Amino acid sequence: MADQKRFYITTAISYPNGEPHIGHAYELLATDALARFKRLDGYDVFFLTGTDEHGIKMFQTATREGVDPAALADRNTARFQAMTRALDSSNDDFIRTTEERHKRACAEIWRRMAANGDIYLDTYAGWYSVRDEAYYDESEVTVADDGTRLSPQSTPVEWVEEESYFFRLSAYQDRLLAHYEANPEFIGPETRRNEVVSFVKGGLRDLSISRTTFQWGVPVPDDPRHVMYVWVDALTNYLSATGFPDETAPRAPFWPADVHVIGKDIVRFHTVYWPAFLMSAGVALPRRVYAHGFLFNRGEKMSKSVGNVIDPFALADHYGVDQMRYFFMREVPFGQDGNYSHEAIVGRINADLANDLGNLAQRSLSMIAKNCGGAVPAPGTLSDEDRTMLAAADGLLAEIRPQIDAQQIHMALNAIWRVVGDANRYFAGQEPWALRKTDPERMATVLYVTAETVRQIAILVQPYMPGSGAALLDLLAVPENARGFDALGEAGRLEPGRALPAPTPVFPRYVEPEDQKATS
Ligand code: ME8
Repeated sequence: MADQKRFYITTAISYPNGEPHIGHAYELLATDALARFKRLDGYDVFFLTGTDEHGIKMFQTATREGVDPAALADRNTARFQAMTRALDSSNDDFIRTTEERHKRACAEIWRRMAANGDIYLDTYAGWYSVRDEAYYDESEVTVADDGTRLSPQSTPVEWVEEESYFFRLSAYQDRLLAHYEANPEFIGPETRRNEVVSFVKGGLRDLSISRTTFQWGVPVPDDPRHVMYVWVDALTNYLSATGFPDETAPRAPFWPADVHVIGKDIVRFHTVYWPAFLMSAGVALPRRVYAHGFLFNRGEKMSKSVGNVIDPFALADHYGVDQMRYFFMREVPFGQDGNYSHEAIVGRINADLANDLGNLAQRSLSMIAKNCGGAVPAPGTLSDEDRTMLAAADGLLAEIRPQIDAQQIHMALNAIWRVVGDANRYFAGQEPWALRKTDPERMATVLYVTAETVRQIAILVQPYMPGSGAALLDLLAVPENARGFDALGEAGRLEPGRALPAPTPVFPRYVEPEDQKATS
């Protein structure tokens, strides 16, 4: 499909110095929801995730554990890859920065920045935080009560003095500010954009971009005593995965990326360093960088009943993958920090999923099975209420699309659940069970309108709950090729007479393990 619109979306690449945690899972599943939305909306999507395997942090962790850094990376990267499967992520590729394709791209971007006159050799003397893999100015460093020096992120910093290559970041201040000004959508949310603009307005110093005191990195072209600073290496992953610098690579047309989804702690790297490197190398800039907030675990009960709940595998296993995905996307406004607790997750599972959507589907489909011969009923003349109900469902995509383009995932889910609420009120108000005897034709119309609304909701929830959306569509016997957004609205209306399978509940209630024991 030569004229199909392309969409390239990435997560940050995670440090595999430990097992994946809930923050990694959160970023992956939000990005997955955005990628799935675009695919369903007709785009040719490239969704990338991966691991950031070099740097001092990896090297030091490996040394502490008495293993090779490569072995540490292999072990934990396997867990990150397993997490993509456990969370039903639809990523099209998984990049590791130790791969040859990536080293080739790094060497090329370095050479281009050097050819542009932006790299010079000097001595670095200043503070470095291994935990953040970041350099800090003297003015940013504070002294704790015990004398430890801390970065603004409250991580310990150490004094570093060594020969280093520098990138002429100071030369890019005006060009960066002009870019933010001309492209207001480049950084989201707005608060992050304002922070970056004022940081850059405050002046930029040249950036140390190589190290000589350890070798676990990508070698600097023509000077193998140096390895590249891990962020030069890491950020380049987004280009490596498109086949850069090979312009004829199958994925080359995906660059520039449409959106880099990252956490709020790494905004500076993505919106100051990365665009400056790309400007220097003469490569187009990504269209948008969107920073989500941090997740915090609040609520002790969860750790008692589930064990180690910050383990995303345990969470998905305990509550269900789609339940976990729905919870995080609905509960936490995307872009803000959020909390999670056992009570909050159970509340969402039982109220939004089991009661609101699950019961709506189960009650209407059971009535169809019993009273309409197990096939989609034929609607009679539509009343105003019927038309209002269908119009609400038909109008959802137009409302949600701009929200998703602005990464407002929670808003899209709010809109869908508003229509779920409308459908429940419609169903209760029309009382199809009472019409069974008095006016079977009217009952058929009400059941048709309800099932058709469920069909559209099922199509629309697929980005967030791919398995459950598909299960609902199976219950409505919707063919595989009629599950995209082009089948929303009138285009894909349920066909009267189509035979339906026996309905089974898609969203079970969550029952506390202790109650389960009590009743069994
Ligand atoms: O920063 N809640 O890797 P990383 C939400 N390798 N998100 C969180 C989080 C939390 N509690 N903790 C971390 C790195 N994250 C670099 C990125 S990209 C070229 C290189 C997010 O493993 C974090 O903000 O420390 C980041 O976006 C991602 O998880 C990986 O973090």
